[in-house]
Amino acid sequence: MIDPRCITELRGGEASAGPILYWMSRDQRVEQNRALLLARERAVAAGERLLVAFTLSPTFIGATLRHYDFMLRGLEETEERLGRLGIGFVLLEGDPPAEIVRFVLSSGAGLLVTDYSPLRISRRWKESVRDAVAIPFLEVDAHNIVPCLLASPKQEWAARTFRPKVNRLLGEFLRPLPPVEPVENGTVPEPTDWEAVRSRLTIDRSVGPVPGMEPGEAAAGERLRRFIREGLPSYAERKNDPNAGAASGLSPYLHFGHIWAGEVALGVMNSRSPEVLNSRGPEDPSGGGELSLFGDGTAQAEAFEASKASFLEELVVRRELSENYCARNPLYDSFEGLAQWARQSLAEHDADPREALYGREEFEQASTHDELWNAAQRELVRTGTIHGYMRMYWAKKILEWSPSPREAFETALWLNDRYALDGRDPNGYVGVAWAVGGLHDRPWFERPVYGKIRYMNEAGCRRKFDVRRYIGRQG
Ligand code: FO1
Repeated sequence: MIDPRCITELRGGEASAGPILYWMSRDQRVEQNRALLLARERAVAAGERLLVAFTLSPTFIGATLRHYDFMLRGLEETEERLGRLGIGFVLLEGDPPAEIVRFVLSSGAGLLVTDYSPLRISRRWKESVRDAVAIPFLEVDAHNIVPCLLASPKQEWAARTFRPKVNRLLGEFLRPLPPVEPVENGTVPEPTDWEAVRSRLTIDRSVGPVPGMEPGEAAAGERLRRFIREGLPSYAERKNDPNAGAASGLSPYLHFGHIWAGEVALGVMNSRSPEVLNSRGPEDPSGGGELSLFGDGTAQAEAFEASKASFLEELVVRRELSENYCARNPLYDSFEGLAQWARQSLAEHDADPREALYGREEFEQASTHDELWNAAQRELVRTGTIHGYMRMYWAKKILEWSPSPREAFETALWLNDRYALDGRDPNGYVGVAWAVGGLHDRPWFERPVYGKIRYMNEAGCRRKFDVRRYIGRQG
């Protein structure tokens, strides 16, 4: 029932006898998870137990307590949900590939299933596991709507070239997945001692959890419903206004896989403008589904449709385009990965005088000369995110005030991965590459420092939103 185009055989062959093991990594949830559904399907077909294991790495690309706290609390909920379904969850601590190989052997697993990620660390883990196990090893794209490796065989240049490839396949993959049914012969091991796990963490604890961000699958669903109710109706015109709080706030949940992008897309597509619902009222014979918003022709309904389209463009096309970049460009997290025209053009302006020069510390301390930029940095440190338009301004000014474009790229990435709750994600790598190196953008008219990279300034922000108010809100 899982479309085979979502599955990559990392190691083929016939499954041996023994439990089916889902090595959960990127998609840390139970519902709407293609990898878990495939593992369950195989377990039922083989009359074998189903086990889920998560390998907790002692460090992870600069992640701090902020990220591990969010992730571990989400995993605790996942363990509980799996237990209620009779599915055992095991947390393995240490070097992920070594730990999962050890567990494959000790559990006598007959088939290993894992979820897809385009990131180098994940590929490396899987390569070493593939070479160390003697059982079939399948990778399932449980993160994207259209499987990343199917959407395009090469690095796409822009949303314009990628959008038709995704849209052509969307209808086949944007479908609700069935709920996970309990397993009969389930034996659930002792629950994990999460306090003990936390005490063993050796990560950087100087960046603490984001207050008010409740992690996990249930909170993700709540956040989606709230966004549809409150943020979506005016998303199109307010998405660039960081004072409006119109952002979905879903990206940390998408990053840790607490919710599937497909569920978000379906929820948004099937939602109806509150105004239209009120005007029709409950006695409306159509009552649901096939209600066409344009039939009402009300202004609100059309604005609502525009908001849905605008949000889906971000969620589906832009997010899967980021995935495509990381999957098809091995240098996705370095300045060298940028297009020749961009690196060339920036190099021609290497010697241009900079209006100001800052190192990583001044940026991190939000102690530049620019109040607006400092406010964005404070927002990032305090809330683990920078909203929409400000995020682009934030990254572009790092380009403008760093000694070199390469240092700017590395500084922006380092700050993003250290403070953003959705750091270490394709969206983050692409966001920095777009701002500093014109990725998925076109050359603009040449200017000092930026060369042909798109320029942004405070005047542009003032045209979009109330800058004074934004600065005031960042404390
Ligand atoms: N995934 C894991 O399987 N093990 C980890 O210890 C782990 C830590 C972690 C910390 C921060 C973060 O942003 C993500 C983290 N992930 C971890 C999830 C990561 O997204 C997935 O491992 C993907 O496979 C990599 O893209």
